[in-house]
Amino acid sequence: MSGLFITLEGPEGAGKSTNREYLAERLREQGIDVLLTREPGGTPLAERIRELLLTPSDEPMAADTELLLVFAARAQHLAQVIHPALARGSVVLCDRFTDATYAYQGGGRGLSEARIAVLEEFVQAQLRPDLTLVFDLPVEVGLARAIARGRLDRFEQEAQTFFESVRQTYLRRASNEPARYRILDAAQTLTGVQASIDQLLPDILERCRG
Ligand code: Z5A
Repeated sequence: MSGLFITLEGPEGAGKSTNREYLAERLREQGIDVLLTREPGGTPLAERIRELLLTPSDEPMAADTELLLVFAARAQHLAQVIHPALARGSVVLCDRFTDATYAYQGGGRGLSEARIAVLEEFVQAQLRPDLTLVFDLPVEVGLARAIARGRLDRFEQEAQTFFESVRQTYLRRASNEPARYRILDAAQTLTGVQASIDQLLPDILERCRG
């Protein structure tokens, strides 16, 4: 076994957290050591940065501040959790990673990809996810799920055009690098999404054992 880094991405309410648990269970059934984590967050310090990022505030957050906070949290998460877990040979299932930065700070806020790439290189060096599952669904379906769940965070208060841009950024990145990404239809029933995950399992298990 060697470590494998799998990220789950998608717009709001896509079901990443729900399906991350499902995938973890399927892998554990096969005797695989799985670490579940999330971004922004994953360590106590990075979770404090998450609070700064998600809590609505009267003071508008500059887009560059947001970008730097996201990467500050990521640096801590990599050092404390992700690198050690991969070194132990675990499968890391991470709810969002740097694709979210390209989608939200790039697509949503309009920061240039080049600027994000500089920080990606600085914080991650060569590390990229081995596999990224994009849970794709129409913006209005995801937002309706988020609204049904309760109070909206700082990102969820953005306009629909912001989320359209987020979604299109994910889809564009996936089509530019098909070997790394798998797109799942997240608008179907949960049973349907889980059946799609089941179809991916042989490939994922092969990568785990690779
Ligand atoms: N962010 C960023 O800007 N830049 C970055 O680099 C990173 C993140 C890493 C926090 O992420 C925010 O950080 C995020 C982007 C920004 N924006 N926001 N907000 P987050 O992952 O914690 O936040 P989120 O995407 O809003 O999480 P979420 O709404 O919890 O989505 P989810 O994890 O994809 O969904 P879920 O919790 O599994 O499901 C949501 C609800 O839908 C829940 O009630 C489920 O029971 C229900 N659900 C799930 N699947 C289905 C299906 N198939 N049918 C019906 N209902 C379903």
